[in-house]
Amino acid sequence: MKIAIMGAMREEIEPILNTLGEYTSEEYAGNVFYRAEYAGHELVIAYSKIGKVFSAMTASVMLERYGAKVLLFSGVAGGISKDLKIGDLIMASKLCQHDVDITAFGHPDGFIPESSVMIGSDDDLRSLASEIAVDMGIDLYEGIIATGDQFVASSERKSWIGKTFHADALEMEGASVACVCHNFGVPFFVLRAISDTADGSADVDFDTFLQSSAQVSAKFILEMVKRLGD
Ligand code: 3QA
Repeated sequence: MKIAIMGAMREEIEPILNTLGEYTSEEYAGNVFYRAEYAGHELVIAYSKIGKVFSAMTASVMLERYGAKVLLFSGVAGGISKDLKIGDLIMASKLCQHDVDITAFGHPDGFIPESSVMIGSDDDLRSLASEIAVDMGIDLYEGIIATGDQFVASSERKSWIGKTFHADALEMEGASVACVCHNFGVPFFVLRAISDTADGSADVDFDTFLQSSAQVSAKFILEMVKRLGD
């Protein structure tokens, strides 16, 4: 099967490319798309650059130009839930855009007309991930991920997002990728390892834990690729 693996930052896909070792690359629309074969699958791998716009564009290219039939996102996130410690893995049950605000017209936070506040990820991919987590003996959390074009480094903003959307983690790309995949009818999965807790120390923690947490997520994603059917 043709599988897309994407991250936002170089650090999020580097562990995957390093494990594969052999790949080709092609420049398109301002990104580099890496292609490789792994576990009987054709992979297309890219990092989009940070935020909703770049990630939506990259996801669209992976589906439309490269014909990916499933998309797996790997990366890091800021933790909201007290249960989530740095290095823990969370898979998105559903995702929302915490920075969408047309509440002036009486709509709820995060709502866009003709769309919905939440977009759910693929049930089968989540079941597969749960099985793998059991087999590997690691804790895999499942919860709502909130996305916005902001690096959140404030307890106030973080708790507003947590309360408003019942979100467990936040980042800057998941919901936009979800939106693209949902509208193209392609199953997707968003996995994030916690790099910081989106509060006053988020900037320092992020710099400290970006690489190690990105590695945790990447390793799990490659395990999923191994276990995906044709
Ligand atoms: C942050 C990255 C972006 O792609 C979203 C990490 C982890 N902690 C977060 C937080 N708030 C929002 N998102 C996150 N990713 C980009 S800013 C740092 C850039 O440094 C998830 C994420 N608290 C570049 C070097 O100058």
